[in-house]
Amino acid sequence: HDLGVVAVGFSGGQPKAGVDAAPMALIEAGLIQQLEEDLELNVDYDGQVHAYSELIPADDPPFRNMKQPKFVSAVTKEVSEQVYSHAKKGKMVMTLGGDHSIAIGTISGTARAIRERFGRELAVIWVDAHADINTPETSDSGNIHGMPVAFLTGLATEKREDVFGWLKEHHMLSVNKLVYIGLRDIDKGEKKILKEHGIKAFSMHDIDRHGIGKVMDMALGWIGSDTPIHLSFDVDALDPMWAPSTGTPVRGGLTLREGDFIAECVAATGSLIALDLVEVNPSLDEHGASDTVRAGCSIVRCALGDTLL
Ligand code: DIR
Ligand code: MN
Ligand code: MN
Ligand code: MN
Repeated sequence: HDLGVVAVGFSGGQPKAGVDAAPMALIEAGLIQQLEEDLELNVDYDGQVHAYSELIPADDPPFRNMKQPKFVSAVTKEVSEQVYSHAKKGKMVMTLGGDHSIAIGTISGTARAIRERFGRELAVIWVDAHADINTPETSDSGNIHGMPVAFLTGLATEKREDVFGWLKEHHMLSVNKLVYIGLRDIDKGEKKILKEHGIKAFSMHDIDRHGIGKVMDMALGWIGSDTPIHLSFDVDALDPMWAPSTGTPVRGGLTLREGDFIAECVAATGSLIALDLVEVNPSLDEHGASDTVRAGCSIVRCALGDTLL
């Protein structure tokens, strides 16, 4: 199997420094080596953590309440091209973030490649404590990592080319191809959006009620077999007990095994075409970030086909 890897050292979608150091921390923990040696994947990685510093705009004032709109737009546009160029060659793509704003790039890149290669629509499984579906107008924070799903589904649009106006129809995802797992911290405006559009979402309440096994059956049943899947995994979906080193930890989350199980179930479909691992912030734990980095590596290995037996 061929795997393209994109390492995105980017923190501009939220205010805390350090999330840009995650790709290097994951790679130094041996992630690429594990994929090559243990999973026998043929890894295409350019050996660089991209910082995209050449894309820093001279000035970047807030626009429609978004912070650093031009920088996030320029970086995600570049990420979109990088992911697309792997995916159009038929490679599976793994992107290591970075904050979750980068999913504007990753998902738009795979959605475009899947349309061109198969004439198909993409499905997205978004594993997160948060829904990341604020529009610029519903967002309280102005942080773009809370908005990627709104831009990807066309619920938020902007004509300005330098503020996500580059996102065209072929980059987009339909709201009925989106499934959330692990939600537990949703803003008021986001709740309204989820409800109005009938978006499929499995919160921690649903996981408590049905168990993760049934929830995965329902989530994958919603998508249907035979639809290409992009898994976007925010490490803050895990409980802070397992993944403390992240910018917006929320208690009452997934266990490490539930996180791995989600990834294993997606792997078992055979339909996974892209994977994001985001929001690991190695600087946010006094003991060092080794637990969170190890949890991230484990989720990636499970998603890429490491089975227990
Ligand atoms: C919040 C927090 N909903 C926002 N979002 C986070 O800023 O829009 N996403 N932390 O990961
Ligand atoms: Mn997120
Ligand atoms: Mn989150
Ligand atoms: Mn600690």
